[in-house]
Amino acid sequence: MTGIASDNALALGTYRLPLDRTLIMGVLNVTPDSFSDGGQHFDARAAIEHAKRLVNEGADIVDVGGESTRPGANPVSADEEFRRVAPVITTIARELGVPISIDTRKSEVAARCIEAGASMVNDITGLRDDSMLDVIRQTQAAVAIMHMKGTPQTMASEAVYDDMISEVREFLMVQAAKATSAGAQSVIVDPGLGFAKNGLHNLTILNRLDAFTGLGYPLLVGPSRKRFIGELTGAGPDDRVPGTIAAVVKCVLAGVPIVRVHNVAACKQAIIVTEAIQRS
Ligand code: HH2
Repeated sequence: MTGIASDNALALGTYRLPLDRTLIMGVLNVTPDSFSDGGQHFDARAAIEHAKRLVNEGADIVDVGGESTRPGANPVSADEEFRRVAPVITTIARELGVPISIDTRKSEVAARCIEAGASMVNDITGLRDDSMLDVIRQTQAAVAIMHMKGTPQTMASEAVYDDMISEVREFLMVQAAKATSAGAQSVIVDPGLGFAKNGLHNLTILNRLDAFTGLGYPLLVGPSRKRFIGELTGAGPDDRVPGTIAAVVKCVLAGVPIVRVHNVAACKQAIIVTEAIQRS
């Protein structure tokens, strides 16, 4: 598999994460307005405490974000975004012994966060901005390439496809090849649940994960607390953990190597049990 060490491990900076079980990327939003946990860890101290909790509960990677991507969220400048995440990244890097990814679409923020200790860029715009590719070229950082169309402000109206699975696959393959040529340490792909996808698109992706696990790059899937769970069940963001677990179990059964979730302890337990059943 591309970008994977011969020992079947995911290389993130100096870390090597074994790919023989589903890894957990724990979400840490240092924002006042994220759709499900906005404001909860907005000051650096609360964010660092939450990072510790994510790691204690079993997160293999901590994904730090300083700008919400929900439609209607307030845009923030690169300086403000970096100011929010910088102390959190430096402290996690120094104290927690876990690889850090920076969830940003701004190349300037990505570059500064890599310098501060992040080893992966999680780009929800999938390297559509050439300056982000330049940062990967310069730093050789790992990258997670997510599919979306338009921007968080316009994506709802862009959830229109002739053949959604093929279009998403094609985008991920083209962008992943660019990242590989740029020298990214590892390249991860993500179909982008909830980003320019309607409820049926999200369910179709989860039902057709085989279309993405076969691309030759480790797959990342982020169902956590997303709107499609609310549309199916009527649950608000805080009450969507059971629906999230259902999606995570489907990911494990489909052989997805990385899931991005807010509720690490609950999802970890579901992953352990699902994997044990599969092995038995
Ligand atoms: N989803 C969100 C943000 N970043 N990155 C990847 N690779 N995949 C995802 O599915 C994904 C992502 C949205 O969730 P959240 O971070 O909780 O919300 P917000 O963008 O409002 O901060």
